[in-house]
Amino acid sequence: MIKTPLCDLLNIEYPILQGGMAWISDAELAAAVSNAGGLGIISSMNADEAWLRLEIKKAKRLTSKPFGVNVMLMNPHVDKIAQVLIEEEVPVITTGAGNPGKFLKLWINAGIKVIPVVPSCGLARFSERSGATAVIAEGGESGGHVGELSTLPLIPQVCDAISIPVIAAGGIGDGRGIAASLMLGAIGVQLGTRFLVAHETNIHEDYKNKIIKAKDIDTTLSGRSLGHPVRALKTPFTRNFIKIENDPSTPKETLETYGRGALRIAAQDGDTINGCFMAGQISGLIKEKESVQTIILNLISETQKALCGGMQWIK
Ligand code: TUI
Repeated sequence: MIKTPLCDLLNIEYPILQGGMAWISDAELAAAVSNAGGLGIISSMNADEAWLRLEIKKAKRLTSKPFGVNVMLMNPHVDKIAQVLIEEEVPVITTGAGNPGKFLKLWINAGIKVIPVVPSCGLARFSERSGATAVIAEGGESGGHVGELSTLPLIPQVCDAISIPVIAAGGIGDGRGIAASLMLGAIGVQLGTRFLVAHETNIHEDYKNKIIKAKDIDTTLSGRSLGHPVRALKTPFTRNFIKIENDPSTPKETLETYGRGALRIAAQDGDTINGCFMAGQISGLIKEKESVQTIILNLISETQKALCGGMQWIK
């Protein structure tokens, strides 16, 4: 059994969060993860407040356990979303793709646990000063929008920089990654790509198949010139995007327009030509589609094995 202080903090059985993946993490996936003892997280991506309210209500019907909502701070509806989370008494909020400073006091005063995703010590310190409950320190091995640092250097530096709990994310796909994260000072982990292939994940089957088939070198970064680098599987879309991005005559607007909607058509239509299949570097490790419960139980037993195995080196 693996127990850390995160279990008591969030009222969950295992210290495992499911990443709030845009167009992927819906109420059904979040509820399945929470029912299996982790913390499921709904992604509010670019959605409006009406969609999110319905999704939260659906999650409440599907689980009596705590779940969270991820707020993508570049969402144009973010102010109204912030209010819905309070009205619906969502127990945990994670934030991504920006600085959540504007909303932190509001949510904390409403009794919500707020856990910003941070790519650096600077934002981790700011989050602590602003009253955040914990932070998710996410390395650039993650899928989707990523920061500059890798998980291995990021986690211990963030742990030393702040006194609130640190949850590790980025490049974690099995119990070895979880054990390593705990050794680096984190008290829990967040996984995205591993849950992407779960039976309960409502995306096109070809998205899952692409993850299962992926090798270690099959992801790439694009969009750095727009200020938000995105990690996704190498496809005709990413190759073309990078080609256009590297052409100095391409206006930023053209690049933004080209990328718009590409994740949605990957997730919903499985369009292998025009879709952007966001995925982490750990995709190459993921070989099977499984139920959320099997994934979580395997993660916990693998973690236990890895932690106990480490003892062999102590003489
Ligand atoms: O947010 C994510 N991953 C995402 S969001 C997303 S939707 C999107 N699509 C295209 C372009 C941009 C977004 C897909 N994947 N992960 C959490 C995360 N947050 N990673 C990095 C950051 C981050 C970056 C900068 C957090 C804060 C930050 O601060 C900048 C500042 O304003 O100080």
